[in-house]
Amino acid sequence: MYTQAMDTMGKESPQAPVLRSAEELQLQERFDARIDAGDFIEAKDWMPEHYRKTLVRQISQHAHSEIVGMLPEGNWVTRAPTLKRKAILLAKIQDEGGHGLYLYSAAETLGTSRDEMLDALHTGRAKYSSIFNYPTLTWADVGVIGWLVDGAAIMNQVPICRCSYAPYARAMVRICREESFHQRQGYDALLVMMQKGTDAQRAMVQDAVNRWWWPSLMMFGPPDDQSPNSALSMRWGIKRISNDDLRQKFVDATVPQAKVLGVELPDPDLKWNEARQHFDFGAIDWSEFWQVVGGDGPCNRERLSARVKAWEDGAWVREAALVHAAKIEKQELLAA
Ligand code: BYC
Repeated sequence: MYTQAMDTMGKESPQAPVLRSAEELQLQERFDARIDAGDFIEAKDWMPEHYRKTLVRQISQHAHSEIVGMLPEGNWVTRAPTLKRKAILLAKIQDEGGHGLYLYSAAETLGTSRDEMLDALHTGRAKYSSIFNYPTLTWADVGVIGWLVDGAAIMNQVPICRCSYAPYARAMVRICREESFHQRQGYDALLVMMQKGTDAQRAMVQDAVNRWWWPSLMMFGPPDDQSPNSALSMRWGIKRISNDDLRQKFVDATVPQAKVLGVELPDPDLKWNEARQHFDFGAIDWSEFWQVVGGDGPCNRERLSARVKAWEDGAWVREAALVHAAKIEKQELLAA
């Protein structure tokens, strides 16, 4: 804060920077005290610039993940095995579009426009969850996305319902309710295949679990000691539980579910540790994670080009909506 104020020395009156520093310091102290007290911060409240930027980064990445996350599943809408599964899948994908909209709206309250956020996605400057850069090769992948990917998402997102930034926290409450349905439908689809299916269907489920397990663990982000954003995000109550702790909670919750399902998790080092009261698990291949995050995963190019195409194909809709809004405004003015 002081450094910023000193940068303006000479450009403003001598008192101005000092006064602003004192004021900012006070605002900062008040903000810190509110965070310490567990208060929620609203859009119109004063906040440090870095807090604002961190939230825009995380919420917009989260929004992008929701809409890019529609693509791998969208691949299976026309090939769902029954009408019931098709209807469920369509509802889930539609929910994800809705989650994206809540989240873009929450990010917009921080003063960044939706066009700016989407431009960052389309030009490859913004990230979205690594998990959506993997292909959906069989119908079992749709079930496994529900069980593991939505399961990991819930584990990560429930604590965000208590995020210090109120518009994000409010959006997350509704999102989490829907994610819970998403996870259950995936588990249910897998359970039916495992318990009532053929050997080939069971093998298909196992193959999907083998391919999605490790990328699901990577969703929680790098290990705590390699997570540059964690310290401040935890300090500010944006993140409530660390990447590693959430990953551990996910593993602990998922192992018994795999047992009920009758699938093997593809990790020979996975075993209960009585002393820790947690499951130990094998080493994650972080080089794969960084490669995918860096844009070089199995489907990065396909996902991005699908989003850019959707944006370009939708240009006439945006144009028509603007013309219609202008027409209505003109009519209202004439009628007034
Ligand atoms: N993928 O310092 P760190 C869904 C980046 S959607 C890509 O730990 P942070 C669903 C990270 O951004 C699920 N990048 O970061 C939808 C950072 O880079 P930058 C999406 C990742 O932010 C449809 C760098 O690595 N959920 O559930 O403190 C269908 C260092 O990481 C990833 C959310 O977005 C990753 N997996 O923690 C089905 C939840 N992990 O930005 C399901 C909200 C890390 O500095 N987000 N990076 O360039 C979060 O909770 C946090 O942002 C993260 C990362 C835990 C993801």
